[in-house]
Amino acid sequence: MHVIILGAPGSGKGTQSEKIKDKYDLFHLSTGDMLRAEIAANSELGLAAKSIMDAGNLVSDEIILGMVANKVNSLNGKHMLFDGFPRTLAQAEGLDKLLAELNTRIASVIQLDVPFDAITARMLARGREDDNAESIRNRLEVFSKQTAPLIEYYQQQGKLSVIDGLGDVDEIFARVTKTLG
Ligand code: B4P
Repeated sequence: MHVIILGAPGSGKGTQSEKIKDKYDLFHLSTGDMLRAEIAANSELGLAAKSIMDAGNLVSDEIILGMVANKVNSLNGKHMLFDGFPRTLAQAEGLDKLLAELNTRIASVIQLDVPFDAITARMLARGREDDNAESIRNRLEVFSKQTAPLIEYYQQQGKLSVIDGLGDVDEIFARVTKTLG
């Protein structure tokens, strides 16, 4: 089963993904982690991505889809957990196409639902380089405009489960496992 974890920035996708991948033996594919690794390695891609990420904007669909396709093609059919990807309709359509070429598809999409005020508090407490008030405000706006339409996209495919993302990390994980089975 391939699973997508969807939610606003700071909704806890990365936190829940660590637990989900262990329980279901999935490869954790986080585009945020991949981009941060490129920045740490001072690669050309990392240099291009850093200022975009610091401002809270999205890296281009072309770059992201290329990066994901390379990784997916190297995994020899291992089941995947997509975290922070897709973030736009173009990315979602690109992923469907990529998986169809491999004769496979997404089984479930988990949406972590957390109110924006709780998200802002979490991210300010985390204090990552891109977690300042202005970038957070922009990331939430980008989410509402570019990523929220994916909720309907996956709803129409009959794959979406909305999970309350407020509460204790283990409590939220129990809600996720109840849904994934
Ligand atoms: P991401 O790395 O995807 O990061 P995120 O959305 O900020 O975080 P996440 O939802 O994983 O939250 P976390 O568990 O860490 O993206 C960073 C940037 O990369 C983007 O802004 C964009 O520029 C770029 N990017 C990535 N993917 C892209 C794509 N596909 N296309 C284009 N650009 C892309 O949790 C947040 C905090 O909350 C943590 O401190 C955590 O400890 C805390 N927390 C978690 N669960 C909690 C709970 N239950 N209660 C209280 N606190 C909790």
